Amino acid sequence: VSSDFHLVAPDGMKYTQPSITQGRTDVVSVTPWLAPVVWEETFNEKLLDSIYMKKNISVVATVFAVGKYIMFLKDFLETAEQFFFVGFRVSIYVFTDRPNDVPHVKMAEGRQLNVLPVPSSNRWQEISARRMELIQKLIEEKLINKADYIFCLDVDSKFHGRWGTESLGGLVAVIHPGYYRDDRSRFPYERRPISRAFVAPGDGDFYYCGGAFGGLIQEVHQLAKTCRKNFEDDAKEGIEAAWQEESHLNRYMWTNKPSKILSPEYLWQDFKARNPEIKIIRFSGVVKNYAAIRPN
Ligand code: 5GW
Ligand code: MN
Repeated sequence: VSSDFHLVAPDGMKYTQPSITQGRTDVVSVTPWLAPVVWEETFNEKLLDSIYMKKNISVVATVFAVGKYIMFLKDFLETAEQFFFVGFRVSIYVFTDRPNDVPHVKMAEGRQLNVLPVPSSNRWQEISARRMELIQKLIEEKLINKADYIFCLDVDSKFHGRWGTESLGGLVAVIHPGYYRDDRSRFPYERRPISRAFVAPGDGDFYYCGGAFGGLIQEVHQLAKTCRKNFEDDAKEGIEAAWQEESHLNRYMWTNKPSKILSPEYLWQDFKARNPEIKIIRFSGVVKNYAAIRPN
């Protein structure tokens, strides 16, 4: 378990001189609170990999595959083997009500798959509500002081390109592909003040994805704990936020600014045409037949 900010140069590694005047001009690569926004061509992957290799980091990914969503798991796991933190210690935790249907995907050395049984549920609200709770408990019971970083990902998605050490940070959010060119007034935040996910007009930085977030174990623990509590306290009053835990996540990130932001390269949507600033799609949501996969 290592600190996030102490970066020690690899010994004797040669790499391209960084420029202080040339670089991408078609996108913004730093926020007003000076967090990097990660886009293709803004980082040196070999340099970053050797820095983090020396730190011997371990990375956890969580994914929920409840009910028919188990059908997405094979592609998710196989493509994670090809693109997600290749060469690093990786533990993937699959939460599922169908442990016997988890596909046998061969994991490389240093990588492991863990299956955690969860009860079946017909109500998405329950699955959604329990995601933050289960992440919180997993961290408390198995990860604190054992792993360094965690990413929580939607299963209905695949990797197509590198997702690696450039994505590491204290609190990491992904910009939602559907809204990143829009004015904040159009972001689908929860707009009713009675909800604990409320974001007032004129507030909000970016609209972040519920389908991918992460960071240091301790930071994500705080996020999961807070979002779970707000979600449950809302539920006790009969309130469900507009986009469930995505709304609570966005509310959390408004107050607790992410220290690293991942561009929409890190969660595209397969049905969307690629915009010119998207030079690579690293991870994307597959097109799904809602009627066939969702309960009732
Ligand atoms: C989702 C919507 C309605 C009813 C059930 C679900 C559902 C979600 C489910 O039956 N099983 C399940 O495992 N999930 C988990 O929640 C998956 O990891 C899924 O990727 C994640 C978020 O739900 P999505 O992917 O349907 O949401 P969108 O906003 O990406 O379409
Ligand atoms: Mn999804």
